Amino acid sequence: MSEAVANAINATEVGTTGPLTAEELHRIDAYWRAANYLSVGQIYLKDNPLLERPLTLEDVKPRLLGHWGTTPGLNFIYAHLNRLIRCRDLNMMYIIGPGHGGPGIVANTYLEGSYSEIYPHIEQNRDGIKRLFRQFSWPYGIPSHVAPETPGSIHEGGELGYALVHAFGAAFDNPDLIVACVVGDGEAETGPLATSWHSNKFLNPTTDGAVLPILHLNGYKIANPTILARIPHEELEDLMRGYGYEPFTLEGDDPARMHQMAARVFDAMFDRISAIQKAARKEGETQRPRWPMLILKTPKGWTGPKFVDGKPVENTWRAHQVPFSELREKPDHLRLLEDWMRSYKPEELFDAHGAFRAELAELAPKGRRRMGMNPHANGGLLLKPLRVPNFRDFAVKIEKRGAEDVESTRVLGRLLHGVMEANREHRNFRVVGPDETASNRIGDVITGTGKTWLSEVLPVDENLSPTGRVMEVLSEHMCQGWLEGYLLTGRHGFFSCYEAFIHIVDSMVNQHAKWLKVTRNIPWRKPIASLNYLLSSLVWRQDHNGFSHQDPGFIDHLLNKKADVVRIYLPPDANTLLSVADHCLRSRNYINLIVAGKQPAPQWLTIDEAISHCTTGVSAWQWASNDQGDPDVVMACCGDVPTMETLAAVMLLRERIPDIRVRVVNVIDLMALQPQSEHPHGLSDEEFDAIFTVDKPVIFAFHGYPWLIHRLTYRRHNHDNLHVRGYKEEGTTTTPFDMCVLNNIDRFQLTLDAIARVPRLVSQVEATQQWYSEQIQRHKLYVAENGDDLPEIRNWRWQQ
Ligand SMILES: Cc1ncc(C[n+]2csc(CCOP(=O)(O)OP(=O)(O)O)c2C)c(N)n1
Ligand SMILES: [Mg+2]
Repeated sequence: MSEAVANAINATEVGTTGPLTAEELHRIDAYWRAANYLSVGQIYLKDNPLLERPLTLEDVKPRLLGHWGTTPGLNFIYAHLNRLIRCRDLNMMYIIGPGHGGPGIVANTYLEGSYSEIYPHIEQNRDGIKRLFRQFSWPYGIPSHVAPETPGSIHEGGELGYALVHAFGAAFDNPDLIVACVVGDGEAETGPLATSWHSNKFLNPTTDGAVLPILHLNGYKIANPTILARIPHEELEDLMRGYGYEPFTLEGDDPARMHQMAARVFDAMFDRISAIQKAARKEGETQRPRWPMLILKTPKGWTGPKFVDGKPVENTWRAHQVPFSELREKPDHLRLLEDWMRSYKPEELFDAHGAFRAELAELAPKGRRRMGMNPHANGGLLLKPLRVPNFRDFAVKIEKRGAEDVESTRVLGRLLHGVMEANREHRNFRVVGPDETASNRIGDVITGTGKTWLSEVLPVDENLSPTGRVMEVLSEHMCQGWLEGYLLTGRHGFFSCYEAFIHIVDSMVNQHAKWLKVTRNIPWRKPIASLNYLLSSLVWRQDHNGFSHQDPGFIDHLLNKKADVVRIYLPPDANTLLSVADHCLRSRNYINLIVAGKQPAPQWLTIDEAISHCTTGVSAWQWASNDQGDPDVVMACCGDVPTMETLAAVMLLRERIPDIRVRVVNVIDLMALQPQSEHPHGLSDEEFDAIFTVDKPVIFAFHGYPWLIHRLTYRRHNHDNLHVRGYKEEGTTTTPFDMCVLNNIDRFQLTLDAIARVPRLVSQVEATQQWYSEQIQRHKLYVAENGDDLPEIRNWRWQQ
């Protein structure tokens, strides 16, 4: 018999005998019925919560919102996981991919008592149930999906695809934790979910916890069948086996049989998990294990109405949301609802006061073993501060400004290595990246720890290790999802990525930003470590990759998020990068974006100057300025390449106009440009005016799309005088300086811009335009002929 068949347990093959006694079977079924009853009640009712009188239209909500179809399956699993937690004293979390099954998790956390403990007004009685029903999908009540408000969830379940990757992120470095994770069969069609199965190649059975994937094969999505439900079952099991799992199948629709079989299958799977962990932890087994996973095949909308208006509903896509509405128009629908809810026998489930009957309530685990109360699902409770070594020890010495080139990210890599070492004992810091850790030149972080790898290793490989703490996989989705799961369960991390490709996770970042925003107003959710990005391999230096790798738009994307969640830094050199990184690694509840180049580049600030520059976020660089408080022009810059071009333009300006008074301003914290009313980092108008003046031209060279600077500053006094140069989607495979020329952010252009905008230099403009054309022509010819930048550009150095 094949392993697949051996693991398949089919409703028709097994009777109702064992492992549950008749009493246990009755009680677990009652528990499930209670959860289903409370789920339907949340979707439909605002009054008469225990059906103590005949249902009337007044009891029904005016707007029927929610998702029924997935919920009975989720509730079924919850009841059985509770049994396992109690029998085996397990430390378990529950992540549901079909997060639209929110009413099920609310119902279960209510039944186990977590909900009332966190929200005391939702009492364990008739009034409490009424409030529980009313608040669901009600204006200013609770969302219909699992969300930060939901006890036990680390998962904003509205956007499908991230459940499994979150589950693995939670399990890493939590050897005692088991994360049960439901994957919707529709959700399984998404890109992120499809790749997430591979997370099992990164899970160490000794030092990490276990993930139990449960593929919820209810057959349908919103309006269509699912792919996985319509391929031969063997093919599906082969697929899972191909991903490296040992698939178990549980199929049926008869509740009594299903409870017996579920008890048996879950026991078998948890025996497997224990055996795998024991083999690795006690017997030194080093082979990558085949972890169990469950294919749970039950009808969508199980136990709900079978037919509505003559059409089949249970076990079809019609069960997805609210199986029937039009209660006001169609009197038989009211009856249908009452019959459906009474089929769960509420009078057997709740006592005369509406409290869940004690003999059923005791099926739930106790205290922190309840899945709604597992502290890992409120990671801030467990968060230990990250130990960050003194970043000054990693500083670049500045003998002469701009004299020596350094790869800034390489310096950061040394700091990250220090962080990794300092927290080795706590095992609470990981670095993720899509195969770019070395390419982004932070590779020093790998030294000593290695890169997580539990698959085959060949002699040619370097630094792969089952205990590695740097995680590389060519999936930005997995990097993002693992890190989110890791942070949400109370640990720290860092994500380095090519600038252009971070867009792949735009949508995931949206969801994480929403989570952080909402948790700000939930007192019981404790702050978690920030999500830190380093974007390198930047738009300006894609010498061999070209246009496909040129896109600085992630900054624009993040800027749409709530001001109290997002921070964006563009350090112009290594010392500022160190100071920014130190700040980000220690911070809480933010999304920190650091944009920094990896190519050898001039260094400007001593470490003390860097710290004070980072503290204000924007400052005039006195050493590069000669304005004596009254500039002709402000030359502003943000980003490493724009900073270099600006300083080169300042030298050209002085050559051409010896008495020109220039103020050089560098912006490292983009948010400082916004008004104070919009962002906590925003400069006051007085501070802004003191730096940018109220009436002098400002030539602003920006790393990203230029209109972003206008968006940030449009309310500032001197906005009409602000002229921004940045990336305007002119890219190709060309020399570094030619990229600047193509986008008009080069030193010649900035010089021309400055002279053209200073009123007293009007007589110089024509000659400067002529000069500009000559320089550009010279540059173009040289580049075309020699394939490299002019020597004076390549060898340029800052001179005081
Ligand atoms: C990324 C994403 N795309 C589309 C949707 C809209 N949507 C909500 S539920 C759903 C169907 C989900 O089907 P499945 O995963 O099988 O869940 P279940 O059957 O358990 O409800 C879709 C397409 C979404 N929430 N997220
Ligand atoms: Mg489905």
